[in-house]
Amino acid sequence: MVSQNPIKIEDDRTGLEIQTLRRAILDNLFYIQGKFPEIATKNDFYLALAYTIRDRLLQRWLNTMQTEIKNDVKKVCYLSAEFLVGPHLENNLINLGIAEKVKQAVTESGLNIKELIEAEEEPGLGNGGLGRLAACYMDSLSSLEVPAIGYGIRYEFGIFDQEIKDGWQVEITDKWLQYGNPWEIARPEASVTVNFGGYTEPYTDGHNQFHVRWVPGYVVKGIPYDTPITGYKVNTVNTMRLWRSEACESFDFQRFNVGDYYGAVDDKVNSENITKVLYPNDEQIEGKELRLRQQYFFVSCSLQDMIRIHLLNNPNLDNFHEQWAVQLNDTHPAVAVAELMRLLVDIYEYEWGKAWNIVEKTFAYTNHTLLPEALEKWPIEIFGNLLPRVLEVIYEINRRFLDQVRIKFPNDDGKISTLSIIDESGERYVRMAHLACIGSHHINGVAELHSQLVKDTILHDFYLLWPQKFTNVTNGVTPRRWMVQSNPRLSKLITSKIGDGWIKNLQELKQLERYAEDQTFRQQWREAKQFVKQDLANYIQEKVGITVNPESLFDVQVKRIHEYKRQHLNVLHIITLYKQMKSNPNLDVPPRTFIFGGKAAPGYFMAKRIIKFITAVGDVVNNDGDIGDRLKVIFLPDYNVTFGQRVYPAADLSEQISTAGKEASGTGNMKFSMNGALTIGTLDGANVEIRQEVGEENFFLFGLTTPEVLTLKDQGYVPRRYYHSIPELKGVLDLIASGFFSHGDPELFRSIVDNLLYDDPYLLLADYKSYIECQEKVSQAYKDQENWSKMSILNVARMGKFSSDRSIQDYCNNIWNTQPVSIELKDYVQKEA
Ligand code: KOT
Repeated sequence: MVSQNPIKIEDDRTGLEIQTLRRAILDNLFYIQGKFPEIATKNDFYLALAYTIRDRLLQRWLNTMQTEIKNDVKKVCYLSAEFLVGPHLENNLINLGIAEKVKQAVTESGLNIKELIEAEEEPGLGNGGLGRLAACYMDSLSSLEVPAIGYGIRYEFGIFDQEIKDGWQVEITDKWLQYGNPWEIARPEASVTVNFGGYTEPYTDGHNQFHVRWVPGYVVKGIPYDTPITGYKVNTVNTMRLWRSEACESFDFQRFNVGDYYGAVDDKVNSENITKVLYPNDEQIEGKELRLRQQYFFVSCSLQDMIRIHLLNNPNLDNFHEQWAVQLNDTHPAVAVAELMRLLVDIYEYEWGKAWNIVEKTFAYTNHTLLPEALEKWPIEIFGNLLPRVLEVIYEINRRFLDQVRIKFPNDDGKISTLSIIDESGERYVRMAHLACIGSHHINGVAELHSQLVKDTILHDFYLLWPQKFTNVTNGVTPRRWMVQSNPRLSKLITSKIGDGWIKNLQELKQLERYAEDQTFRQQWREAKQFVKQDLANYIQEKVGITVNPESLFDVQVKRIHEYKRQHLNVLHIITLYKQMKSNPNLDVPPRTFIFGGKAAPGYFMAKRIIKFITAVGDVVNNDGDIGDRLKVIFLPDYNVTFGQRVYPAADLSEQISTAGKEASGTGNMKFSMNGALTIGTLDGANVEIRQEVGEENFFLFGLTTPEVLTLKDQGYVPRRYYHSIPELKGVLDLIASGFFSHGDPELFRSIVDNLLYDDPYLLLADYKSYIECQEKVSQAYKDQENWSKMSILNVARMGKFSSDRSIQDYCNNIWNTQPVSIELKDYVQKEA
């Protein structure tokens, strides 16, 4: 019996007093890890602490789930094949507002909070920008109290760990689950099944209605694993629900019954393979059948889950689109358009037109790239064999769509072939972007420039058809992880001047502008930067054994390795500087430390060679006695979220040097700038808007613009002309070609040099001169530390626009039409004295 007036005692699972926290950690160590402190490992203590924190968010989490299910509120479903969330522990401490208390409890228990936080293995369930964006959006959805579920795949092995051996990238399997994951809760009771293969057949039901039945070749079970996503200082804790595949018992039994033991085990292995591993390609599709299986698997699981939840409180699916706003994170989940149609028509027996009306009002699609090699298309053969019924549904969507096209553009077969979902120009393919466009009420790019290019180029004909569908939502990043968590010193300094309102409303950083003129503040600003630079210098010493000068200019480029991102242009600058220093030992430039980080797709030859190029140039430069610490080149292995948190705060200069028109947005550019780095960049992606916001005098701009790139290519770009007309450039390329950076072997980097001289698809040689000149301006500017600090402060003060809270607000207002819901805390567990 619960008494009328229960005397509250501190519950071990919810209490926040120091004594209670200490007891709870020991309890979890004993009862969950089965260890005494004397024999516990660091990981045991980490897990004990993580469970202690999880206990403290469960009430909010369950209340959020209950509210979202019971109340008549529209929910956002973010469908994404990747969620690169990063470590949870510290982020949860910050969002729950208990970081200080927990630190004290941990310290008083004789433990080191920093070490425990660092013991967490990050879930690498994404490749780069696209997956990390999904994670920032989940943080903002919760912080803005928007009801939301992030649906994705629980890969057993995430993005590979990168080691550097002899200067080359080596890939190591990411066994992120091996020591346990305290943040997830499996919900096997909410499992669903997904069909694959087989064939379809027509049938007539008892009411003489015509239907189609999918007789699958095999059926796979999807089991959801839930991870809480806390909001910053609100009660909302949304759910990230990731699916794991497993064999269906019924299928095992069939095989066992006929004595086919190995066949049954085979089925099991095949089913479990679906969610085994993340495809490690960023913006490069491989076209493997297993990838399509992954996509359909998680999409079908997620839609069935939404329908199940919907039917808990609604008599039917007529109002599905009023309750669910489903966002397609690129085309990876685009098969959802056809799958929801299939579920509505085949399973829930909706008439086609009525079903299509629901579907069209449910989905919206975000495009993240214009690169042709990243546009997903599936050979009809593969698609039809794997998903025969889904392909039929796509054909029917396409047939009806093309009828509409014929009305809008009569007698224009050109339009039919450019707009059709099916590419029939050679081998036949399903174009996933077309399916996404047709099934969505809104289509957005991720920065102003990119959204314009989407309309002008790859989706131009769709734009002519439906201009009102197209819009822009400029990307953003969460200031909780990327400022408060990763740069506590700078954050505290900012808060000491303008209060802490900026953490929730980043536009408040504007109030910092006036401190740019305050000399004492500038000094404090530099000290905050210097502290993290020293910290990074120590880390570099420890990781790669190279001593760097913490006073030098930290020039950083961290991101996936890709030719269009032009890490090798950065290297051309390094070699230029090196040559200048060698020929003029008194060259008056500030010392620089170049820091690189990033993974290459395992099958991407040029990207892997660029890593070797960076490390080889580093070997020469770093060991040249004439150069000393005036120039260092560091490649830090295994760039990931955790390392990003270390490196963004320590940067002086942020390299955002992609060929104009190629980087859809970029989000690292925002993280650097928020932490006081100045940007050297092209007019590409969100750089354009960053420069607009921070002011052109606080941004180092170089390079061709997008229209200039297009014109140059149209006119027939001849890179050798630049080689012959710029002596400095010729000197650099000749030096590489001579084998100077490869122990005399001219072959090692021939592919890079030849690519630049004879093809240069990303126009490095065309932008070289402008880049070098701009870098000279950077060096000059860095000499005036007072002015540099002013620019740095103004950069941070003007970054308000790039909070993911603003992006999510844009999505809510312009695309999803969703409202926030505040979560009331109700006790589930009440204790009597
Ligand atoms: C495409 C195919 C497979 C895996 C990843 C992609 C991908 C990644 N497409 N775009 N991106 C990046 O998305 C980020 C978030 O919007 C952008 O900031 C970045 O410019 C894209 O390259």
